[in-house]
Amino acid sequence: MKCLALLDVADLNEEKGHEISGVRSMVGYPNTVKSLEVKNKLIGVILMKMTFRWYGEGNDSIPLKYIKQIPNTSGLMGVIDQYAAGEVWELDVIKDYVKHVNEAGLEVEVIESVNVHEDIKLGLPTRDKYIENYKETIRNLAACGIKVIVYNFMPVFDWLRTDLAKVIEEDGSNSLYYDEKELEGMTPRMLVENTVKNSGGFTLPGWEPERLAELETVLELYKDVDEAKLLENYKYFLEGVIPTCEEVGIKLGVHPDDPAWPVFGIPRIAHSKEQFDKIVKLVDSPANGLCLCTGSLGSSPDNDIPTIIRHFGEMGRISAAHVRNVKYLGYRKFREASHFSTDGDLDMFEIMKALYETSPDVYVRPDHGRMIWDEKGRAGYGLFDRALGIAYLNGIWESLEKMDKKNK
Ligand code: DNO
Repeated sequence: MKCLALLDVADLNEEKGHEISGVRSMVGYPNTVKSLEVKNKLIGVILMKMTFRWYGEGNDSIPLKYIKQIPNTSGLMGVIDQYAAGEVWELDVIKDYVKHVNEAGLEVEVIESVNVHEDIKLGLPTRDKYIENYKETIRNLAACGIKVIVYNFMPVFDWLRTDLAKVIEEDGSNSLYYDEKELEGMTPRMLVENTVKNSGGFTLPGWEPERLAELETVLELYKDVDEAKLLENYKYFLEGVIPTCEEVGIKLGVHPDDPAWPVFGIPRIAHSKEQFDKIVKLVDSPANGLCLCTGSLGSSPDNDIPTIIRHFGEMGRISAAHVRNVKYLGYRKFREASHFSTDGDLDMFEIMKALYETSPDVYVRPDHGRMIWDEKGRAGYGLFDRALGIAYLNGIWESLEKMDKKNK
């Protein structure tokens, strides 16, 4: 959707007297407006929505009330992690989840980690059944007001680290860390066991037990799948699900490979501008979008993140963004940093500016934070550092808006 005019809440108030529809998101959530229609005509739009990942009641260390208290946060990039990859997400369960979140004064328009069954990625004959299930999940999510689904097409593993809580010498906080050399000494099974052991009892996104139980069997099957085959299987999946997305008004956002290179010799096809160019063309539809994760793509210094954002933003293909910083420590060695630009190697101002100028209606969330102030929680998903991240990213956004208005 193109930005026809930028309006803020004050401008909207001047519209009174008109019948304004399409501004549901404004009511009770004064920070942003997604789409403004007057008498069914789109007259303007758009402002970014800042969101927060939350795992569900009893499954997250952070109460919704705390998220509501973070300034200028419209709601969640939600997760319902009771479903194994390939299962249909039931309408009633999604409805209850959304209702519960709404009752806390928060929206949920983005859902993450609707995982794709390995049979689809492997191109097995059973894939059609799982694609049908995925379509049903898309319909159910749309019926509950979800606008964007974040997923990934990484074989076997989702994101991957060699340490979930590496102490940062400078200040005693800790963060997620990756060192390819350490990985060389490990089998996939050892990595899984380490990750699960160090997860503090929390399920980690992408490390669901049922997926890992089958590890060796699945790894064996991938021996027959190279990058070209994986891309072909991906196309088959998208051809199956994108028409449903278009029909119900959902945009997909594929999450990049994290880290941004193949691991354990398993093929990976979503970690560079060139690869994403191929992906968006697999099915040429606005519904076939990206979840631009700056930290995943940014784990490789070869990826120039602001340039990548501008490229896909101008094509209207960024459905959501995860914004996080990384600090390079050597070849294929990095740790996650606070969001502040100079704490890591990514330029957050340029990243937010690229989003502002090319995808002003994007859903953003601060991605993984460090663990600070002795907080205990799911690795990468504590409250404090992510809330600081939001405040900082919002500050950049406000400056961009004000500078923009001044120049007009
Ligand atoms: C990691 C998350 C990912 C992401 C999934 C989407 O912390 O960003 O798990 O949600 O890859 O499928």
